[in-house]
Amino acid sequence: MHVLVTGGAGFIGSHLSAKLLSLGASVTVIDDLSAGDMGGVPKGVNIIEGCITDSASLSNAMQGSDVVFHLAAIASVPLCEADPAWSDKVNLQASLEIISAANCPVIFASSAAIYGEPVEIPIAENHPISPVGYYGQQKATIDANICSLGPQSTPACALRFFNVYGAGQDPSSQYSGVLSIFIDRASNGRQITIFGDGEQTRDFIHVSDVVQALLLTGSSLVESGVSSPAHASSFNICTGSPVTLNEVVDVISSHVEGDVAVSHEEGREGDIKHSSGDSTKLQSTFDWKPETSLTDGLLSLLS
Ligand code: UD2
Repeated sequence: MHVLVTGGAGFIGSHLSAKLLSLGASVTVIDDLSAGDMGGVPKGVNIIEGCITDSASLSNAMQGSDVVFHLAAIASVPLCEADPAWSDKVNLQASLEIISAANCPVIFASSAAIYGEPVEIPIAENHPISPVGYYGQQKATIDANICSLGPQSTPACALRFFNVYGAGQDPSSQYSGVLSIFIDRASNGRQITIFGDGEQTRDFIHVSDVVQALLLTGSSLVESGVSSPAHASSFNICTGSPVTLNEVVDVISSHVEGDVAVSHEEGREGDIKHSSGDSTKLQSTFDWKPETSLTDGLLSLLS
C-alpha cells in the first residue's frame, strides 16, 4: 500500500506516518517545513520537501498513491488572518486540487473551528457551520465540498479534529495547543498563564486516538470506495468529555514536583468559551472509541 501524508512532518502527520510504517505501508510525506520538522519523520519514509501549492511537487507526491491523508495546512488562526490570500492558496485551492486530482481515497483534516461559537453542546456533526475567520472558513469549504461528493467521485471523508494533543507538539510554536504549553512550563518550573478565569472548556483528544480514526476511515475508503460509510461524510474526532483549564492545571499540579505557579491574564480575543464534541457518529459507524484518558495522556507527557 502506497500512502501519501501531506503535512507528514507536522505533529499529527509524523505520528500517522510512524504508525503507517509500522503497519508495513510504503509512506511518502510532502511537507514544506513551514511548521513541521523533518526530525520527527521516521526513518524509511520517502520525503518530498515542497509545498502542496506547487503543482509539480504535488503531482510527484501523489503519483502511485493508494490513499492520501491530507493534513497539510496553515494550521494557525492568526497566520491565516495575517495572510488570507496565502492561506486561501494552501488551505483551500491546494485542497481542492488534491481532491480533484486524486485517483484514490482522500481523508481530509477538517476542524472543530468550522462550528464557530457553539449554539448547542455537545456539538454533533449536524451543528450549524458558522466559522469565525479565514482558517475556519477555508476548512468549512473543503469539508462541505467533500460532504457533497457523489457516487462517481473520489472516495473522501472529512475528520473534524477537536483539540489534539500528545508528544511532539512543539510548545514554543504559535501552532501549539494549550496543553503542550502548560506541560512544558510546569515541568520546567515556569509559570503557567491562564487567559481568562480558566473555566473555559475544551475537548482534548490524544493524537493516538486521532491516528486510529484516520486509519479506520482510510481503510474503509480503500476497501469499499464510494460504498464506504465514510464516503462524502464528516466525523467529529473528540472525546465528548470536556474539561476546564483549571481542571487541567489541577492534574498537572498533582503530578509535578513543587508548586505550579499560575497567573491569569485577560481572555484571548476571539476565543470561544466552551467546546465539546459528540463523537457518536464515528463510534457507531466504526469500531472506534477514545482510548487515552486526559490524565493518562498528560502523565505520559510529564514522565
Ligand atoms: C484551537 C486552535 C485554533 C482554532 C480553534 C477553533 C490550536 C493551538 N488552536 O483553539 O487554531 O482551530 O481551536 O476552535 O490548535 N490558553 C491559556 N494559556 C495559554 C494558551 C492558551 O489560557 O498559554 C487558553 C486559550 O485562551 C483558550 C484555551 O486555552 O481558551 C485553549 O487554547 P488553544 O489555543 O489550545 O485552543 P483553542 O481551542 O482556543
